[in-house]
Parts: sequence; structure tokens; C-alpha cells
Amino acid sequence: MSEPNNRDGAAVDAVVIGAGFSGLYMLHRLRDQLGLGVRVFEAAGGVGGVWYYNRYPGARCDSDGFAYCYSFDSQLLQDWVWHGKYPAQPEILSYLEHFADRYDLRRDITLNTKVVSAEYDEQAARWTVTTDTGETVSTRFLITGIGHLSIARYVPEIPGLAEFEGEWHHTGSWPHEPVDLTGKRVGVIGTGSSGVQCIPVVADQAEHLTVFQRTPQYSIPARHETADENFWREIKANYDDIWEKSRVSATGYPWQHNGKRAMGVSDEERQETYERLWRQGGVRFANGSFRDLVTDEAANRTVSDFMREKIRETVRDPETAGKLVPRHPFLSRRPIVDTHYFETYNRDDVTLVDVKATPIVELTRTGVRTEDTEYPIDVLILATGFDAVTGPYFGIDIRGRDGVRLIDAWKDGPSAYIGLQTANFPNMFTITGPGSTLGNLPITIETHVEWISDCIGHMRANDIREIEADPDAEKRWMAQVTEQAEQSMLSKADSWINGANIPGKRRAYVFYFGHFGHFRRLCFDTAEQGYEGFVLS
Ligand code: NA7
Repeated sequence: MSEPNNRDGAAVDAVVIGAGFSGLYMLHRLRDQLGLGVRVFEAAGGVGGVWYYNRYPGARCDSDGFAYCYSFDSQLLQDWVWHGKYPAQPEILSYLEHFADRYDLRRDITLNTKVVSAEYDEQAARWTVTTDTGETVSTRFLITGIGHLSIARYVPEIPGLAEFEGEWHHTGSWPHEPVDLTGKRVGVIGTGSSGVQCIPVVADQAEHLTVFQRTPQYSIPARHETADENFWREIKANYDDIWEKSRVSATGYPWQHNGKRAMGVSDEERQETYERLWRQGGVRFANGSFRDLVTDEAANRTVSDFMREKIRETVRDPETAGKLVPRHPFLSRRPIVDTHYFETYNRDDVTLVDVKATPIVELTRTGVRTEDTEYPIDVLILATGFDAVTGPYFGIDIRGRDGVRLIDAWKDGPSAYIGLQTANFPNMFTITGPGSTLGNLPITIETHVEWISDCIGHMRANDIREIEADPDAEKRWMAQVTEQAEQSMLSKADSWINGANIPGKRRAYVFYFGHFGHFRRLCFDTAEQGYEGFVLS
């Protein structure tokens, strides 16, 4: 028997935290396929997760839209019309809103409600979940669909921020009301994915834009124009094949590298390969050419040099171009896809400030003061990123077996066996948790959601009370995650991916950068082999 969906704080079968890509699909699987009583709590005022919050000018997805969606619903794949190659935030948000309506999910989602704590009672084998509205719910299964980033925005401690008299906004919590930048002197701090996306759009609106850049970035042109009517016709006719390929691919997209080593071909072939993919644009440039760009330094140098040259060709002023050319290897940070990013620096009304050469000292009441200049600013945009992974998790006081706190269990770095479960936190599942892959996210989310609902179905059918990660399997997995990352370009730069973007945060690799298809197979193999790597009781 399932627990009824109860509104007065009694008992349910499952609590899901978050109503983004993960939480929405999890609710559908558990409620509509297993018949469970489920409550979803969402801190935001609407569904959509990261796509609810990230509404800064120019916010887009940088996975190809046709593959950045749920694959399980073939009718939805045919019905939904994406506009452009990389959908803009409002479009992804309406897709998720449509999904919530299509499956009548909203009636089990409580918005504007943050889960503040979750405590496991071993005797009862149940979790007690408490929210910031004072509600308490008892649940057998606790499932986090909180993503890696969205609620944990990072605002650096810049002296004077509190006294700054202009407006300031973080890209990760942009206001719902339009921010009018017309005639304004705007500053952007940060040139990660968010900064690179918003800078060209802000430049179009502002009277003057000043970009404060700490580390220059590689970025691949999106080339939205390559997705025309024929493109979409082809896609819709071939969706089965697209998902079949994506599920066994290295990064969750329907393409592979070409199987060759970059240094194993002639200079001409290498150059031609890069040029062809560069003309196509988008993330395929990063993962659709040679197989060893992430693992071999010499191979990586060829692609990094290619991209550095593209920056020099695009940016007319050699001094500005020099500041924009990255020194770290391409793919040592998450690849960025842009729409006219480098071209923006050819505008007379855009200034680039290298804050490594002349650091920001403070915000004055009317601007940003670096070591040598004060830049007058009316609106300041902080595109300074997120306290990834641990930020969203540590925002909830989660206590497992013997009252052990997640924050203590993860003191040496966040950890979960194949991203799904942490030892001592029975019946808690983490969708795309630490140790999971970070390619095309919706397909990873589907893998985890389907695994979790199959697992819960198996537990109910076989009268299994608890499941949690086997501590040895978890330890071995996280060691493999670290080893894989250390052997790759990821060890060669600091970023949110290894926790190095937050001052004082312990550096740790939290994503599995091996092959997505192998990861997916491993998840389902463990289940088929009686949940090997997990302890069931
Ligand atoms: P990122 O990728 O973490 O980028 C943050 C940017 O902010 C990056 O350029 C940082 O420079 C810069 N930053 C952070 N703190 C400061 C200070 N104190 N001074 C100057 N500059 C600073 O966040 P995004 O939001 O762009 O993207 C996050 C992910 O969201 C992205 O990968 C996608 O998955 C979606 P740094 O490079 O550290 O020198």
C-alpha cells in the first residue's frame, strides 16, 4: 500500500527536493508508474530549477537543444518545437513548465518552500523532513534533485559592496522584472559561461560596458544559424537513432570523437578537422574531434593553439586580444559556447579590464576601483559563479544513521557511489550527486531517475527495508573519479568543477569524467547484479 499524498504533514512514500529536470521526472516516475505518494518541495516560486533562477540577459543552454530534453517521451519530442540550436532560458523554462502540466505534476509540488533539514530514524526506517514554512513530513525515501549549482550563488567579498549605490545583480538570481540597462554604465565581473553569455547582450543595451576579467576563457561559437528547418526535420525523423547513440556515447550526445589521436594525423588533416567543426560550431567542437584532447598534453596543445589563434583573428586590437587569450589548456575547464563573445571586444563602447594585472580593490559608492583606475558603474553584474555541489547540499541539515551529518560525512570532499548514494544515509538518493557524470545533463538525470525508481520498485516487490552505498564501493568509486580527473586536463586549472573557485573550499573532484555510456551501463549493471556496490537489508 502507498502512503496517501497528505497535505497536513503526515507521511508519504517519497520526498523529492527540487522541481527542475530531476525532480519533475522523478515525481512522474514514482507517482505515475509506481503509484507512490510523493511530495516535491521547491524553494523557488516556480518549477524549472536552475532555469527558473538563471534568467540573466543572454542566458542559454550550451548543449544542443534537441538533446537537452527528456528522451523517454517520444510524442513530446515530436510535439515540442525548439527555436534555434541552443535554446534561450525562457524557452527551456516553458519546456519544463509544459512538462509539469503535461503530467499534471504541479498538484504534488509545494513551491516557495525550502527543505531545511532531513533526519533519519533508524528504528522506523524513515526520514523526517522539515521545511522553512514549519511543515514536517515523514517519508520512507528521500531524493535530492537539487542540481549542482542553482541555489548556491557565489558573491565574492568585495569591500564596499554594501555601500555601492548602483544596482547590482548576480547572474544566478536575476530579478524577474526586466532590468533596464539603456543608457547605463554597466560592469560585469566574471567571464565563465554566464559572463560570456551575457556580455554581448548587455553590450547591446548599455551605454558602456566594462568587463572585469580574472581568467581569460576559450569559447566556441554557437552558430545558431546552422539549425534551419531541414535540420529540425532531420532531427525529428531520427530521434530513436539520436538517443540510441547518445546513450552509448562518451558525453551524452549523439556523436563520438573520430577515434583518431590528434598527433596521429597530418598537420593538414588536423587543421581541416578543427576548421570543419569550428564552422559547425557548438559543443561538438569540444567532443567530436580527436579522442585524446582531454588526456594528452601534446594533442591538447594543438586544439588550444587553434582556439587561441581564432581569438587573435577575431579581436582587432592586439592588446585586447592578448588579454583574452587563455593560458590554461582547453578542456581543463568546462567548455563554453558563445554568441558573438569575442566580437564584442571590437566595440568602442566596451572596455576590458584584466583584474589579475590590476586587481579590484573595492567598490566605491559609484563604481569599481582597481589598483590603478576607478570605473564609474551604474549597474554591476556579478557573473561570479556558484559554490557547486556542496553549496546546495550543505544548505540542508541532512543527518543519516547515528545522527551523522552529511557535512561531516563529506568533510574530505563530497562522495557517493556512482553519484547515487552515500554510506550511512539509507534510502536517500542523490540524482546526479557527487561521482556522477557531467556531460549532457538531462540524459544523466534520466539514467539516475530511472535507476532510482527501478530500485524503489525492486525494494517494494522484495520487501527490502533499506538500501545504502557500500562504503568500500563508494570509496573505490570516488578514488577512480579522482584518478580519472588527475590524469586529464582537468587537473591543470582551477574552477568550480574541482571546488577551487571558492576561497578556502577543499579542492576535490566530484564528477566522473570517464565515458558516459560506460557510466550508464555500470549503473544498470549494478542493478541487474542484485545492486552490487550497495547494501540492502
Ligand atoms: P563560473 O564558470 O564559476 O565563472 C565565474 C567567473 O567569475 C569566472 O570568470 C571567475 O574568474 C570570476 N570570478 C569569481 N570570483 C571573482 C572575483 N572575486 N573577482 C573577479 N572575478 C571573479 O560561473 P558561471 O556562472 O559562469 O558558470 C557556472 C556553470 O553554470 C557553467 O560551467 C555551466 O555549467 C553553467 P576565474 O575564472 O575563477 O579566475
